[in-house]
Amino acid sequence: GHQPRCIWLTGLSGSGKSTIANALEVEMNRHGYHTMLLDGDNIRHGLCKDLGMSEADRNENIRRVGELAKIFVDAGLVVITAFISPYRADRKEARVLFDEGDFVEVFIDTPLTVCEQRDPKGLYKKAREGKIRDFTGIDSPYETPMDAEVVLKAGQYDQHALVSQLLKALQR
Ligand code: GGZ
Repeated sequence: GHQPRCIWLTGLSGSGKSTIANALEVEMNRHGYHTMLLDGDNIRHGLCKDLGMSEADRNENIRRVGELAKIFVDAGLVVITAFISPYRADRKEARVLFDEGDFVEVFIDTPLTVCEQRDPKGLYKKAREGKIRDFTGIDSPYETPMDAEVVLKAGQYDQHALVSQLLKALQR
């Protein structure tokens, strides 16, 4: 249906969250949904520009994203979020803001080795060289989801197949 809800993507840097989120938004708009995509580009440069990558700052980043998503869902939008959101407790804190069924956690399950091979921004290389500290998967944790509604094996399938898998899962 067209019910407002939050589709919460979580996964490592380079896992494909942004690509999948953007493609999902295009598809949902084609089907008449009003959407709001929240990602680092529109959040970390503004609302959260006071925050870095420490555990406490990531906690606060995700807390603000969750609250913002809730506001937009209450306004009738389908919200798609694309943040690493590495901590289970933070994802849970976002989840409980919503009515049952209105929060769909989507684990973009791409192996670290694949993300590191892709390394689209050269960040893994910098992290390995010690030029970036607290990098997720290297010297900062990623807590694998245990209660995700959808798991996408994003290292194995192409983007088109992943988006249609996701759309199918969302129709259930
Ligand atoms: C992880 C980092 C870091 C560190 C900068 N660790 O692949 P990207 O580049 O475009 O997405 C990553 C983004 C992570 O921001 P999030 O707001 O999604 O993180 S969190 O949910 O944990 O708050 C990456 C870049 O910022 N980046 N430094 N140390 N990713």
